[in-house]
Amino acid sequence: MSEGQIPADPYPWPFDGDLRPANTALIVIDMQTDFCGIGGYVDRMGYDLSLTRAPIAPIAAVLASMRAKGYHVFHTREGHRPDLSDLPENKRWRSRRIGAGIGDPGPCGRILVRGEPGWEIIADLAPAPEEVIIDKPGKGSFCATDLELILRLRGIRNIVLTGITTDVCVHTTMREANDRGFECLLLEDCCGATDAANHAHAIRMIKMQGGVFGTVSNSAEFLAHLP
Ligand code: C5J
Repeated sequence: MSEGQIPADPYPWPFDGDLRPANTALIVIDMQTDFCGIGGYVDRMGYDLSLTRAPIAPIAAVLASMRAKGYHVFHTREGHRPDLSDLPENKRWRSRRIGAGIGDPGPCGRILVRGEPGWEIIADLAPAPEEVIIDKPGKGSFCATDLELILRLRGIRNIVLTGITTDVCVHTTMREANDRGFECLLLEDCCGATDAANHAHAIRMIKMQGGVFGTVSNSAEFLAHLP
């Protein structure tokens, strides 16, 4: 491992040691009430909220350090237009089958609809005014968004992935980023899934083939070595 690299498994990150605030971004994925708050989408589906709330404190620590050191910060929000014109019929149908219909009213407003209370990023991780917010209708952060354009215009090559859920929106985004040539690091304690085993398996998948989508570290190692 060379100076300026983060200890990670299966390889220290980034691969070539070129880690600077100018070429590196933190992405905080979907830390919205709908995914980790009482009365939100995940709560309505009956999953254990402690799993998706576990990464809040580690993300806050990483966010504070990266802000202080001048790194780029992006946030994403999954959600749909109020007229649901960007909501695929099958996505709505599947959510309704399990009693958490996207677009339907719930305790936090219409589920996963832009502008509703449940769709907002939680206060603990509120974006700073200068940080980029990407609104996405799907699981991946690159599909139907301007994320790639903004990353390229800023000269960003390295991406630190955090947020929820590990096996869905975080994994999809990591795969999309990796295929586009970005150098990806996932911080495992800064992510959470609706099922503990799925979180563990999603982490394991990344480590196959020498780091098939990138590499994995944790917030303590990251904070101790971030230049
Ligand atoms: C899901 C997400 N799981 N943010 N969304 O539907 O992972």
